[in-house]
Amino acid sequence: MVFQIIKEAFSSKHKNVTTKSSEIDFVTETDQAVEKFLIDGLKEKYPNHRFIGEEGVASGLKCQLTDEPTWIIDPIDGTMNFVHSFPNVCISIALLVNKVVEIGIIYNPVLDLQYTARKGEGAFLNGNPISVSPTTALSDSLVIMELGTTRDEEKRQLVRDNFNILQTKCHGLRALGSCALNMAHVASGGADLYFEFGIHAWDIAAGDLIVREAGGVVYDTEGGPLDILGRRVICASSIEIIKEVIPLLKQMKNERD
Ligand code: LIP
Repeated sequence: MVFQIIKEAFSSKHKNVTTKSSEIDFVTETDQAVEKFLIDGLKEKYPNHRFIGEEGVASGLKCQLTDEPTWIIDPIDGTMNFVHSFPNVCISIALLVNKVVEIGIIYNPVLDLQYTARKGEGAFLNGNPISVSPTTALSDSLVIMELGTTRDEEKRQLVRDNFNILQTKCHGLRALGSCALNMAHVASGGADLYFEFGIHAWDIAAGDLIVREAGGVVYDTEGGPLDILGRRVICASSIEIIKEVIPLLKQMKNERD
């Protein structure tokens, strides 16, 4: 079973790790095995559906989102955590039809936390309904931001600037290493705001639906509608927090997926 593959490899001290876009952007044989397992299984059931998988794209497949039913898959979100056996890792799976997310699933097999949503039917953690926190002010917010998987100087400066800007304006700042789980934490009320530049469609597709179905809001970091291929995301428990924080943030654009 695919969850067992991740759990066993997670505990192993010897993971087979290689790098992708930078010296700190990792892929393991488990990422590849899990993606293959999921796509093979879904293809058997839905032969006409299309797929966008993190490792497939890394190995040269095109990231093409059409109106056809498309599964967007991150086999292990939080690969750096996985490599270090830090238990904030998950599988992220979304089904999009007409480019709209219909189903979102984020599952942390190490801690057995399963976040799910279907469009219009609410969001759930292990089968129990979840909702975002009632927080509406940045000054009361627990904020998640990330350092990313590049050592590019422009990105490092952006992270430093946004950290410095927010440090004294919110309750606290966290960086947990998994975009999908960060969104799940906003959805379940553990965090109030999360934003990141440089992420990919497979990091955010499931989280987008889960946050919105839990009563939260998801946007592009400049406040426009979320572009699932746009490489940046901001989500929060309320629109008020988004309106307060966006004018403060330093922005960055990445080439689209
Ligand atoms: C990672 C994200 C993390 C982000 C990294 C990377 P991966 O995904 O979830 O939040 O900071 O840039 O995209 O590579 O572990 O699937």
